[in-house]
Amino acid sequence: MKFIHLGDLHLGKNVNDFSMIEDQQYILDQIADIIEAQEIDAVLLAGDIYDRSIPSEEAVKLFDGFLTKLAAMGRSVFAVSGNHDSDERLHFGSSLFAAKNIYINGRYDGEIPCVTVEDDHGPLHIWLLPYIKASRVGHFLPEADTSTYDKAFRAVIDHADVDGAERNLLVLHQFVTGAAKEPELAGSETMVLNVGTIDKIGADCFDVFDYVAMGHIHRAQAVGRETCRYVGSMLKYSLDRNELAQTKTVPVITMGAKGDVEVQLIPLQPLREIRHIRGHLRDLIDSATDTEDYIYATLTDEETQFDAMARLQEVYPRVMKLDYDNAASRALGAEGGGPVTEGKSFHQLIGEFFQLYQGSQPGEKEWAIIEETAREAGVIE
Ligand SMILES: [Mn+2]
Repeated sequence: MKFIHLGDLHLGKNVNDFSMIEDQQYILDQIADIIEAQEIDAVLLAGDIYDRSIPSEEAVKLFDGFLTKLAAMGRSVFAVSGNHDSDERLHFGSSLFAAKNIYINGRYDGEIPCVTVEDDHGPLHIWLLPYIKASRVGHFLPEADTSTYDKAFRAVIDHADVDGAERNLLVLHQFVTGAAKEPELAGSETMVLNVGTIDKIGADCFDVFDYVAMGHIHRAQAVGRETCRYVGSMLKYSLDRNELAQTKTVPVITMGAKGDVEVQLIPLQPLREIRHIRGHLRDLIDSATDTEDYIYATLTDEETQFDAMARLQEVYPRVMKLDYDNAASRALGAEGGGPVTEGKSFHQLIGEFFQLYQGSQPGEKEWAIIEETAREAGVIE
């Protein structure tokens, strides 16, 4: 059987105030084409389908259209909720959808639902574990040691009583780490990471599964072994420089007889790239290419450029962010975020800020407005 592993769709997401809905529609159409061309039997959807627990109408329409298309193509879907999804809302209609081979498990109730499919190599069990907090595990499994995430999840998996002699596949949305290193983030995950954290699970917890289709980390990567993978987000959702340098992919998994699992990564081609460009404003404007792309521009001009954003937007209508890399910005950076404010008065700080971005101190009228606002906000007396 052939699967495609998707996750972290974040339908309805805005990146720096730009709606990604058109880009998401485009990439889902492309994924549907891949499913057709690669003769994929089933889609694994590892959570964060929506960006918000109450998704926008556009986002719901998009997902509805995608599911309808897959059902019309005769493909099965195996989906779980992520931390961004509302478990109840995602669970809605799931028993009806199952009649169309669309299996959605939005909420954990102490058991991991399992759907068994058959092919030439016999039964294949597909386990659907939605996002859960370790604290919820004890509620359903009172005997379990839930003092750490790792222990709680071992209890959840043990409780499922998976038969390791048969073929098993797990779809989940959690923070899973390898023995040697932590997964690399893409910068758009919006999760709370505690340093030296306990809210992560060792990848060996899932050793009994032939393939582990994971969501949560937005950078595509294998964890511990090739067949335990984060799919990564299908589009770039952050302006993190490393993230912008990546090409997004989707894994296609071919499962043969027990132990025979092949993973192939297929690159995705977005409607518009998110690009980081750098240089003097004049040069960036003069040498503009692929102007429909989303742009993060770093200006290297030593002087603050008048109306830089508006001027850049004339050639690149989708500028997401603009910053400077020059002597002034480096001096500010070198001092660090905290100490730069240390021992300075409100007026000194505002004055320096204006000096940096505008090249001069605020005028009398500007000071009056700033002071009034600061007073209202309780920043100054
Ligand atoms: Mn996510």
